[in-house]
Amino acid sequence: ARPIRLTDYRAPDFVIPETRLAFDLHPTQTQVKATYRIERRGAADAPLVLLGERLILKTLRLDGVEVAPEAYALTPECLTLSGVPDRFTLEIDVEINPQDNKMLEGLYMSSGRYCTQCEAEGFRKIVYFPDRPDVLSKYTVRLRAPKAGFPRLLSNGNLIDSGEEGTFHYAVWEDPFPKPAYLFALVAGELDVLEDRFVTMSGRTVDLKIFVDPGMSARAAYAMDALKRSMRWDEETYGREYDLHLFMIVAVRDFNFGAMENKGLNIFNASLLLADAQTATDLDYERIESVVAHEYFHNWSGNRVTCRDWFQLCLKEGLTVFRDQSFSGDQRGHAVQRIKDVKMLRARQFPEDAGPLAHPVRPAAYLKIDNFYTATIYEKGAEIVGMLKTVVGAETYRRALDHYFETHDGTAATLEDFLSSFEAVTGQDFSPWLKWYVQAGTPVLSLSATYDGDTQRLTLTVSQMTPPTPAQAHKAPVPIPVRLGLLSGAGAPLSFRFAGETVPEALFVLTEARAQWVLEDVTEAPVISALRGFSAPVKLTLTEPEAHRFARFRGDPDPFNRWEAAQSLAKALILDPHGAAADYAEALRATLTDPTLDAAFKALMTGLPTEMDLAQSLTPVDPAFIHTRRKAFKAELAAALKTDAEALYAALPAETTFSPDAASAGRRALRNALLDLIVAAPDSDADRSEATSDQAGAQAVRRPEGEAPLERDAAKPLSAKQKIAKAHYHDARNMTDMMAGLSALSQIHGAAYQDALEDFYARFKSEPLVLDKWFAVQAACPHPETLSRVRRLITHPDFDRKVPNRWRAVAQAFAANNPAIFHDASGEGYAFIAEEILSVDRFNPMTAARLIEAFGGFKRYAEPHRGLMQAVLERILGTEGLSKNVAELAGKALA
Ligand code: HT7
Ligand code: ZN
Repeated sequence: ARPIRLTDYRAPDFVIPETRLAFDLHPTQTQVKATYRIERRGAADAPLVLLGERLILKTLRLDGVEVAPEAYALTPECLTLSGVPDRFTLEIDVEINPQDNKMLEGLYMSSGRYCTQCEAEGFRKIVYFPDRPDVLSKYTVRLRAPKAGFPRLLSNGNLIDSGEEGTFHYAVWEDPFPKPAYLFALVAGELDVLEDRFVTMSGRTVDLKIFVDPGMSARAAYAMDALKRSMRWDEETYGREYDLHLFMIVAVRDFNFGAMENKGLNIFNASLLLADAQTATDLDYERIESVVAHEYFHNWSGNRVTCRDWFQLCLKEGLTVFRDQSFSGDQRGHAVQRIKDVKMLRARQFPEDAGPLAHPVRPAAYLKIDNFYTATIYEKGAEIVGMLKTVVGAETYRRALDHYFETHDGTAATLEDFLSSFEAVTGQDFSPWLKWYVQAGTPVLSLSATYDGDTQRLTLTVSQMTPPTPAQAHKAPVPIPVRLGLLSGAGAPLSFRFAGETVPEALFVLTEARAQWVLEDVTEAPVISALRGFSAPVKLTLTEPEAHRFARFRGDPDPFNRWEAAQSLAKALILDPHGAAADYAEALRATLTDPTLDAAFKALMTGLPTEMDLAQSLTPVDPAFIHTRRKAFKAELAAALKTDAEALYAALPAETTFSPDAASAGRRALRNALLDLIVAAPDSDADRSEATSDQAGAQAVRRPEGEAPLERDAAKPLSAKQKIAKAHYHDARNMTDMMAGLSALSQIHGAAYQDALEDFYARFKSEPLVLDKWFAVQAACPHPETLSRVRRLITHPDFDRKVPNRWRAVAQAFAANNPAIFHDASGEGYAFIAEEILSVDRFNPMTAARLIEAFGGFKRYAEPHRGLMQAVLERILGTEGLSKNVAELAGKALA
């Protein structure tokens, strides 16, 4: 297949100011009638090319006259009409089959309801259209369906007409805002609704409606609350007001992604919308809040100002992620939010940037744009916006964004347009920032310092280097903002003089490959605290004594760098086969007992780098070494902190009433982090002797039919930590604590774990979202038995590959969250995931392709992993009938 290239962009030859669609909804034979008012904008002889896939063309009329088959050309991907006038009306009738559509793009059925997903290229699976984001049209949509079974008929904009036709009924929707086809949506079916209202800053009342499965409307209350907070926040922070009289959200079970910002009719994966204490964890609440905000914020960053072409995807996604991260920071605390965002960036985007799937935030070419909804486009794109805000300051940033929204409202814009708004309000040249968008790879920022006690001068020598990435051997320097402060040897903040002022911290921007920064009045040889708040998405190298990192761990006033110091120390100690935990335990004890720190921050400080984090710092990667070393270090740390952790845990009793607010969630996070530490400690001698003499307390193992026995664990009595984890699980009054208990039991494994799994299944077997967690926790269990367990899980009657949430709960959880077992030296984990990718690729290529990422970094791994992963990728690529999506990513991974 031929790649689509940014350099091939040409403005459309035709525009379609008006689109009328009429849907006669039927599970297997939906009739779609489109009427377009079309105007020529390009060359007089340019043909009209409309894109369409999997459509049955019924009739085609131009200005009311049927077009004869010889007057148009039809291929499986487009419909071309030559010799058309400069202005005309085109009517097209097609038939589609929503029930058979398991790709979940275009019009499909989920739990007996009709719904759509058009971004990026799904509209062409509904009807022939110039399906590209720079063709904006005003839509009027008529939906018709049987009254029975489809009482709700929803589309974008405002309802302007409705009525009955015998056993059928219809609704007509009009969206006054011209939009690209990817923002079109319809939903039809039986749905309950939760309603509310919002009065905008100019006094307009907006009706808010969240549609959910019958009986579930109470679970939409948190999403509704998050929506209202998002609407107010966007007014207060960006001056952006909602523009229709109605805003609707619909939750569906079958969805390839998280959610979709269709104009006035957002469609959500139910897992990111429905929550109550009994079924959702704090992490679910946090995600719901951020995704509701994200999709709402798209109303301006994406919908009112859209993208000229899909190469500009990060124009809407990077900006909107930055906006939702800022919102979450305002709601939940900026320090904790920043740490979580950086953890995510490092876990997902840094490996992408370091491997064969690396691509610029604005890619130059693609085969399937669906493959580019990546951490690079989203998260690195957000980091660039954050850096721009850091360098211009909050007020100027707001002026630049006002300029951007006002200048490009109602148009399809580019990244150059975005940067020119910064130029317009500052009068400065922002073209160097374009390099961040066009260059892949994570820059390495190196810093070294020399201190002259006589002159009290600190000279910092900084340099940057971005490693080569596929198709980009040489890189130019990028602007790197570096927030920097100093600490004394005792760990106290140390001010200094820079640019004529005495300051506690300064912002430097490295624009060249190398520079020197001189800090005056530095009264002692300092500890350097660089890149505070993670002011740029780079890898910092700074050669310094371990004591400096401990000083930052104990007292950096910048919470991000405090956490960062702890993480980098833990990484070094874990990867050193002789690394000991004693000093680290001391510093962590001081953190945990510091009354000035909040619980959510302490919870983050308690967490060690993940095995995936550690894999990024070791070449070649040896997954078994990482697993064993991390476990040993954690056990040593847990043993050193046993008394403190147990006392702190006991002092934080489980709350009897649940509130999802950030402070309560922080307390739960800390209690659950302590539990995780407690169960990591080796059993004490006392525990062991009690366990052997306490045979009467042994738990009987009930095994589900067909399950292999839990080998040696079966007859063992519970250890002290198993008892704690078991009590944590059984006493839990909310899903957060319950999952923490279950996950702690999964770490220990054994009979209590199996019992808890059975109990969990019995309680939640009719709750699909909770059952996804049950599948995921088992797939992520780091016990060797998981290799056979995942194979059993896919034969479970509740397993269904056609439901992406359920499939990801097994396949993704195993491949992404269980490195020790996925990378088992037998290669069985790789084989399992390869089979799953190929099975799902037959009907849902977009979802299947996402899992190729699991093999992306194979060249960095030690043998036998490297060879085994390569063989699996080759097998995938050699499979007949492979989708373009999987072929593109598997091909790149192998290149
Ligand atoms: N803009 C939305 C992207 C999206 C999507 C992309 C490809 C295939 C399916 C999809 N569903 C939603 C989501 C967002 O970033 O807001
Ligand atoms: Zn988005």
